[in-house]
Amino acid sequence: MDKEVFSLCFMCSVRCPIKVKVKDGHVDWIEGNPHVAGIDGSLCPRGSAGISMLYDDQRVQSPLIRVGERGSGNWRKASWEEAIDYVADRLKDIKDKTGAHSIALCERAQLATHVSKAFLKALGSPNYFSHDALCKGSVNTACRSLFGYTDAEVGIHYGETKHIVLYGRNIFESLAVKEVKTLMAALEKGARLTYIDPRVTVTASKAHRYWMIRPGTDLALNYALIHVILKERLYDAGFVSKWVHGVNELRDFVEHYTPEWAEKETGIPAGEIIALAREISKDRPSVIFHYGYRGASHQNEIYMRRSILMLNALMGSVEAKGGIFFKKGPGEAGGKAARKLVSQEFPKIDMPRFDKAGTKDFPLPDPNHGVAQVFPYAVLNEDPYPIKALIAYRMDPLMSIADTAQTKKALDKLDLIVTIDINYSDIAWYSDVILPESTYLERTDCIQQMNGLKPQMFLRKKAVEPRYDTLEGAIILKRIGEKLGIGHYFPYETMEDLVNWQLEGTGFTQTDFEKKGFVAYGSDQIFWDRENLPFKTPSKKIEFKSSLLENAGFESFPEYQPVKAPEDNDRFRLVVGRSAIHTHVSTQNVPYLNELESENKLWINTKKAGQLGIKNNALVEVASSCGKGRIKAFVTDFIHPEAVFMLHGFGHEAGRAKRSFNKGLSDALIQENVYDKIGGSPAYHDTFVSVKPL
Ligand SMILES: Nc1nc2c(c(=O)[nH]1)N[C@H]1C(S)=C(S)[C@@H](COP(=O)(O)OP(=O)(O)OC[C@H]3O[C@@H](n4cnc5c(=O)[nH]c(N)nc54)[C@H](O)[C@@H]3O)O[C@H]1N2
Ligand SMILES: Nc1nc2c(c(=O)[nH]1)N[C@H]1C(S)=C(S)[C@@H](COP(=O)(O)OP(=O)(O)OC[C@H]3O[C@@H](n4cnc5c(=O)[nH]c(N)nc54)[C@H](O)[C@@H]3O)O[C@H]1N2
Ligand code: SF4
Ligand SMILES: [Mo]
Repeated sequence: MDKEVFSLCFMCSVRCPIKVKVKDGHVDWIEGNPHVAGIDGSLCPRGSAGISMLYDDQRVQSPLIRVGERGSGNWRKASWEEAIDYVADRLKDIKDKTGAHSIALCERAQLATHVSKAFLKALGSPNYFSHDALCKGSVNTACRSLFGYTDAEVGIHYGETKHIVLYGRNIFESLAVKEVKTLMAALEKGARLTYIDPRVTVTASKAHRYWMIRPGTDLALNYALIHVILKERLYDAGFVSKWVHGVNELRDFVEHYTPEWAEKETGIPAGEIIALAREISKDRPSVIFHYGYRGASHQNEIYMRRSILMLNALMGSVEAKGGIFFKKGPGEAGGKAARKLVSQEFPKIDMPRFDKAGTKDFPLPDPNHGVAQVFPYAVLNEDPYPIKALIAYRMDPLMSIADTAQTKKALDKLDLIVTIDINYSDIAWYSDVILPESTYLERTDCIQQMNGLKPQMFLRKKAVEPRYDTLEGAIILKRIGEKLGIGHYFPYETMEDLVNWQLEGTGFTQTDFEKKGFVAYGSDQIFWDRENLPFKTPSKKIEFKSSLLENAGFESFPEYQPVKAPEDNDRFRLVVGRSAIHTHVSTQNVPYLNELESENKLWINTKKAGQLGIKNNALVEVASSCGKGRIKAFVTDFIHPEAVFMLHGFGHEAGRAKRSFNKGLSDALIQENVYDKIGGSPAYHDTFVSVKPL
C-alpha cells in the first residue's frame, strides 16, 4: 500500500520537515515538506541520503554485549530483555556501591532529551551532559552575559537582511536548508555578504567581500571595527543610549585598537576595515554580524563571541527586521507548549556536577548542558569524585571530544559503557553494550517545539516498520528505568502514548499534524516593541559591561592578547570544519555519502607545501603534543599559510562500519583538550601541529 508521511529529517540535528513516500512498506522517496515556507520541497545531500542510511546493512541490527576486550569488536547478540537486564543490573550495582552520581549520561540533545534528563533525575544523578558546550558553550555564555537569554533563544532574520557578516560561519556548506534558501533569496534581492575565513570555502565564493584573515585574530578585527564605529559615530545612537549598559567603557577600551593596529594582527588592510564599518552602518538596523554556529575555536572564545554580539547592538540590529531577534514561544501566541517528562517532581540531588558547571569553580557555563570536554579530566582525576558508568546516547565522546587517547584512558577507568546509537560509531565499538535505536524513518519521536517569530510544533512520524531488532530511545530508557524501580516517571507504553501525553492541554492532537506535518500557534511574525525590550540581565539592558562576568571575577573588556604564529616552518595551526556531504561523525559510512566523499585531506598552502616537499595527494604525517596520524595532502592557494585544515568526522575505528573504517584521519586524535575556561567551549583551533611528507 502506498502512503505519504510528514516527518522530520534526522540526518543532522537541524531536523528539516520532510515528506516521505512509502510504497509497499518501503521508503521510495524523501523530499522537503512542501507546506513549510523556506523549505519548499528541498533537502540537502544528507537528507536525500536518508534512504541509503535506512537500507544499509552495516548499521547495528540487534542489541549486542561485548565478549572480548573493549574495542576488539567481539560481540554476542542479545535479546532486548537480556540486554536491558544486563545494563540495569550493573547500573543498580554501581548506584548501590558508589552512588547514583557516579553514573553519567551524555547525549547530542534531540527530541527525546526530556526523557534522558528525566531518566538521570529519577536515578538521582546530576551528571547529564550534552554536546552543547562542544559546539557553542561560549556562545551560550556570551548571549547570557549580554542579553540574559541563551543562544538557543536568539534567532537570525536572514530573509530581510541587507548585509550579513560571517566569521567562518560556512553557511553554504555547514548548512541548514531553510537558512541557505532564505539567505540566497535575500542575496538575490540585493543583500551583501562579507565572509571572513583563513580558508576559501563555498561561502567565500558567494561573498561580495572575502577576507583571508590570519587564523585566530577575529577579535582584533572586531575591536578595530568597534573603534571605527564609535569614533565615526556610525552606530544607532537612539538604540544604544536606551538599551546599552557600558558603551562609554567600551569606547575607552577600544581607543587604542585602531584599524592600523588590527591590520598588523589580522593581515586585513586598515582601509578595508574602515570601509566595512562605513558601508554596513548605512544599512542598519537590517544587518547581521553572525555570532556563529560552532563557536568553539579558541580559549578566548567568549570575548570573540561577545564582540560580535556587541556589533549587532551598536547597529541597533537586535530585535529588528533583517537583524537578530529573540525567539517567541507558544505563550506569546496565546498557546501552550507540549509537556516534558523532565518537568515532573524528582527527589532533590545534593551532589555537585562532575564538571562543576554553575559552581564557584566554573561559574558561567550552562549547567543545563554541562561541559563535555571536562569529562575525561573528571574521570581520570576522580575530581570531584569517581565516575563509574557512562551512557552515550547519540553522541560520540571518542571523536567529538579532543584528545582521543586521553578520552580512551578515561573510559578505561569506567566499569560500564553503554551506547544507544544507530551505527557502529567509535564509542559503540568501545562500549560494553550497544542498544540500537530505530532510525528516524522507523520511529515516532517526541514533539518538536519550534520557537521563533511564529511558534510552531512539528512531529516526527514513523514512516516504515523497523528493519532490524531496534527500539526507540525513549522506550529503551523507560525499560531500563522500570528495572531500576523508577518506571513510574515514564507514563507510556508506546511513542504514540508519549506524544499524546505531551500534547495534553495544548489544544492539539496527533491528527492535527496529519495535514501538513506541523501545527502553528498563530500566523503572524511576532516582534517585540523596541521601546519595551525585556532583557533579562540585572540592569535590564544589553550589558557590554557584564554583571554576569564581573560578579564571577572576570573582566568585561580584557586587553587583547596577540595571537601566536607557528614557531617553525613545518608548524601550523590546525583548523577544522564540515562539508555539505557529511554530518559530524555520523554519516561517513552511509553508502551514498561515502561514495561522494570517503576520506578527508589536509589543506596546506601551496608555498608552504613546496618548501616542505609536500605534493598534492601524497601522504603526510600530522603530529601534535597528544597524537599523530597520516592523511593525504590537498595543496592549495586557498588557505592561509599559518593554518592547515581538515574535515572533522573521518578516521573511524569501528571495524563493522567497513566503508568508513580507517579512512582519513580523525581531528580529535590530534587536537589537545584545551578550552575556554570562562565561557565553556573547547578550543578546537588552539593546537599547533607539525606536518612532514612521508
Ligand atoms: N574534534 C572535533 N570535535 C567536535 C567538533 C569538531 O569540529 N571537531 N565539532 C563539535 C560540534 S559543532 C558538535 S555539534 C558535536 C557533535 O557531536 P556528536 O553528537 O558526537 O556527533 P554526531 O555526529 O552529531 O552524532 C553522534 C552519534 O549519533 C549517532 N546517531 C545518528 N542518528 C542517531 C539516532 O537517530 N539515534 C541514535 N541513538 N544515535 C544516532 C551517530 O551514529 C553518532 O555516533 O561535536 C563537536 N565535537
Ligand atoms: N553539512 C553539514 N552541515 C552542518 C553540520 C554538519 O555536520 N554537516 N553541523 C551543524 C553544526 S552542529 C554546526 S555547529 C555547524 C558548524 O558550522 P560553522 O560554524 O560554519 O563551522 P565549521 O563547519 O566548523 O567551519 C568553520 C570554518 O571556520 C574557518 N576558520 C578557521 N579558523 C578561523 C579563524 O580564525 N577565523 C575565521 N573567521 N574562520 C576560521 C574554517 O576554515 C571553517 O571554514 O554546521 C551545522 N551544519
Ligand atoms: S540540513 Fe539536511 S541533513 Fe540536516 S535535517 Fe535538513 S535535510 Fe536533513
Ligand atoms: Mo555543532
